[in-house]
Amino acid sequence: MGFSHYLVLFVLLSLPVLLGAQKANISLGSYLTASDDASWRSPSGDFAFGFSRINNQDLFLLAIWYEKIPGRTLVWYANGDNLAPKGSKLQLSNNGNFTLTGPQGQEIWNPKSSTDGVAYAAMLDDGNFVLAGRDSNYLWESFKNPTDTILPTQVLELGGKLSSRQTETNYSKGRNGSVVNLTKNRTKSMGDYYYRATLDADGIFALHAHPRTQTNGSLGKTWFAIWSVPDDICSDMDAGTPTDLGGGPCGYNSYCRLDEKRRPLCECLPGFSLSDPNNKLNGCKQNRIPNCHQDNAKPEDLYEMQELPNTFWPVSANFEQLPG
Ligand SMILES: *[C@@H]1O[C@H](CO)[C@@H](O)[C@H](O)[C@H]1NC(C)=O
Ligand SMILES: *[C@@H]1O[C@H](CO)[C@@H](O)[C@H](O)[C@H]1NC(C)=O
Ligand SMILES: *[C@@H]1O[C@H](CO)[C@@H](O)[C@H](O)[C@H]1NC(C)=O
Ligand SMILES: *[C@@H]1O[C@H](CO)[C@@H](O)[C@H](O)[C@H]1NC(C)=O
Ligand SMILES: *[C@@H]1O[C@H](CO)[C@@H](O)[C@H](O)[C@H]1NC(C)=O
Ligand SMILES: *[C@@H]1O[C@H](CO)[C@@H](O)[C@H](O)[C@H]1NC(C)=O
Ligand SMILES: CC(=O)N[C@H]1CO[C@H](CO)[C@@H](O)[C@@H]1O
Repeated sequence: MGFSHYLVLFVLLSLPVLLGAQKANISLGSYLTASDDASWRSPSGDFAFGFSRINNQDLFLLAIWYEKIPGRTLVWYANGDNLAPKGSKLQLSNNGNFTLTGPQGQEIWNPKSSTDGVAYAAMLDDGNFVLAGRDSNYLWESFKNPTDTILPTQVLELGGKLSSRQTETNYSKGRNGSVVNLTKNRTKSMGDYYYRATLDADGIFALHAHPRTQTNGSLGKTWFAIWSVPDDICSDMDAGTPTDLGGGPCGYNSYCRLDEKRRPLCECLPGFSLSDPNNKLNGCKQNRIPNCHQDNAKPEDLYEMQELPNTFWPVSANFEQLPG
């Protein structure tokens, strides 16, 4: 083998290392512009931090997602209540200022805690995105500011909480009422699976797994739930708590039943329809409000009694309120 062959071999062998090193630390002065392929990957390529397009619109969420599996599953997002228009810019400036600004320069998001002294940023292999100081101490980390998901090794600190999103595709803060007791201890080897535990939009907290590689095994190629709490979310609001839990998992003027995966199925009462046609979890409103002063009508002509068999009404107040 001639010298040039060794050289080629050396370059080929060191290429991934060089690329990896380049990507591992995001240096001051780096930036991303909101578009489909703008992201920074972790060294292993398992996770990416960047812009994710929402609902085929020119609107982007600054987020962290699993990079190697199809169907982009987000594990963290910054601006769910304030999506970034195309052309927005995320910048780690030379003075360590980390901000997402819109096309007109308006600030859309920044990490609230002090980011003085930031030396570099990094997307780590465990799914944590960090802003680090000169001695590699973390000044800010996505793991300490969770949204609806926690990942293996991530710690939810005392007082920390997860918030669900509104719906599968709306990343605004969801209806966050129930408090569950997590004492389940199920340890499975990390092995060939990715894991995430997510407070889903329907209020169920579930541990999900997904095969790391695309095999044709029986567990399939999608996320599946390993365990979830609570077991019966429809009855969970019947805890006797004095606080208003917003009508339970289905919202006001609705009723709830469980599907075969123990997820809530929400239905409106007769004479009511969904408050938000895009969100079945957001309660129902009356189709027509009876008007007692109208044409000297008798009350019994304005109301109709209907039987709803096999239904349990735990808190009657939930059926006569509208969200404020
Ligand atoms: C990232 O930067 C820090 C601080 O300069 C350094 O200690 C660390 O080795 C760098 N990591 C990589 C993978 O280059
Ligand atoms: C950080 O950047 C934002 C947006 O460009 C700017 O409004 C803010 O004043 C900057 N803060 C510092 C401390 O430089
Ligand atoms: C998401 O839901 C919230 C609350 O219902 C609503 O105000 C907001 O406009 C929705 N966002 C999008 C992008 O549809
Ligand atoms: C949670 O469950 C554990 C074990 O069943 C119990 O010891 C603990 O008191 C419970 N905590 C709350 C806040 O209900
Ligand atoms: C959870 O399970 C692990 C492994 O089986 C065990 O070592 C640990 O003590 C358990 N923790 C609790 C709180 O039961
Ligand atoms: C996937 O299925 C194909 C055809 O059924 C089979 O030849 C192959 O060995 C399978 N691969 C794995 C990893 O199971
Ligand atoms: C338990 C919990 O965090 N509840 C919150 C759900 O959301 C409402 C409105 O955002 C808060 O007021 C509750 O504290």
